[in-house]
Amino acid sequence: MAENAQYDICVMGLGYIGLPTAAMLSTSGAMVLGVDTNASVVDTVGRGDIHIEEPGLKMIVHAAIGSGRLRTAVAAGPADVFIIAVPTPITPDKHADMACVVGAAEAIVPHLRAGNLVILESTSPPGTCADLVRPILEKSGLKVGESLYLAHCPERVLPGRILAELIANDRVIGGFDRASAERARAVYARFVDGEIFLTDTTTAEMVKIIENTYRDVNIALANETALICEKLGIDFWDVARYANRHPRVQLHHAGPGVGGHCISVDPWFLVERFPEDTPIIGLARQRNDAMPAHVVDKILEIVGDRPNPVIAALGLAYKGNVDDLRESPALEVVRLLREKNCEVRVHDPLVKHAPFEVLPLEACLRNADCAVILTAHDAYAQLDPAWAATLMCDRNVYDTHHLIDCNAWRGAGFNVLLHGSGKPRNIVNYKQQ
Ligand code: SAJ
Repeated sequence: MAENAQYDICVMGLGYIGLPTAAMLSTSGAMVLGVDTNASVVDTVGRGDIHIEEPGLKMIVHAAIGSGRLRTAVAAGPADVFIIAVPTPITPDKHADMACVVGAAEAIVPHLRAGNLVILESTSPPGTCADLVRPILEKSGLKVGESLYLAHCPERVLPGRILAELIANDRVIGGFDRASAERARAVYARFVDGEIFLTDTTTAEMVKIIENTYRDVNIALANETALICEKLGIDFWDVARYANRHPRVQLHHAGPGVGGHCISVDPWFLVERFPEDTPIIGLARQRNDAMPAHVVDKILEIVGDRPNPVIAALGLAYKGNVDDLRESPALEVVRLLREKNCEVRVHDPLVKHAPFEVLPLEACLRNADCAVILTAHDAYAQLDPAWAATLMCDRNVYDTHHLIDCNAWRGAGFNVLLHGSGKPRNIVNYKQQ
């Protein structure tokens, strides 16, 4: 296709959401231009390869590029529909950083023509489409609601299951007006099997943020319950298992904190705009952010007054079976342990690029005083305690995710500490049989 070709859809941002969405759309028959400001991403995807780990993604990107229906570029081009799928991180002082959304919206302005539809997919504070995106688009001289269509269609896929969920999940589409919503529905109907609900842009923005806030607050409740259980000398996992037999209770998992670019970020979009109205949301954030420090306190209790203890940190990614480090509580645990003069050796079976050295498992465990499972990777559930025992200096294991078979590890001579349970229990009691 020529340089000034007309595309059906131009996707701004080839990350975790933009890339799979662009590939899905081209697989559905659309001519898609995938745009990223990072030239190396554009090159990689342009070769039919991928720059992020996600099951099945490489195959569909490869096929989409091979079919000629997905092209990549560092700059936007003319299209009927523009989808903005760029990051909306938070600044260190907990404000939504909308620079990428602004940059993407401005980049498409020169290409806008009457009848175009612009869809914002990026998770954004309520009011973004109306107050931030609309005025930028109207710099084109076109008016939203008259000659331009504008909609918000937040993604809700789970990293690790992105492709399946892109197809299966229900979608909520907020239109600036009914015509915008209907046009956006037609775009997603190309590949979405789930139900599509139409509403206004601010409602759709709020729906997305409250989904992740709901989860954050519930995880904070689980973490708080775990701290109480530790003090009571009982087991959070027993409490959760039995409480969840109630038909209307679904206690979440306690853990070392909340990571990822979504759940630990989005609630701040509400707190910053409505500080007076969000004490619960703000406190939940603080509770979850404080969990890595709690994990570190527990590790220091285990290793006692040993000088410069060697800690084997198992897992760096923000959650199990992904390679994503963004906002990972494991990173914070490692940082805090080093601050406390621990020698921390890190292993992760999936992470390839980390801010510090990632060792093979054997080198990580060798001569360690304590192994701590920080990420719920399947590989750690299968770890052989007898093998670990031959490598480690002292047999201590701390499981922050309830992943390992505690009895098997105790059987191999380990002192096992399970996050959310009372004192380290070496004696097998009736619950563990
Ligand atoms: N976590 C817990 N306890 C739990 C569940 C999760 O401590 O009971 C922790 C995880 O270990 C991880 C973090 O929370 O550190 C987030 O993991 P996650 O798997 O719950 O969610 P994400 O961030 O990978 O994806 C979420 C999803 N949102 C919801 O489930 C409401 C996904 O559907 C969204 O598309 C995504 O955020 C997003 O992009 O917003």
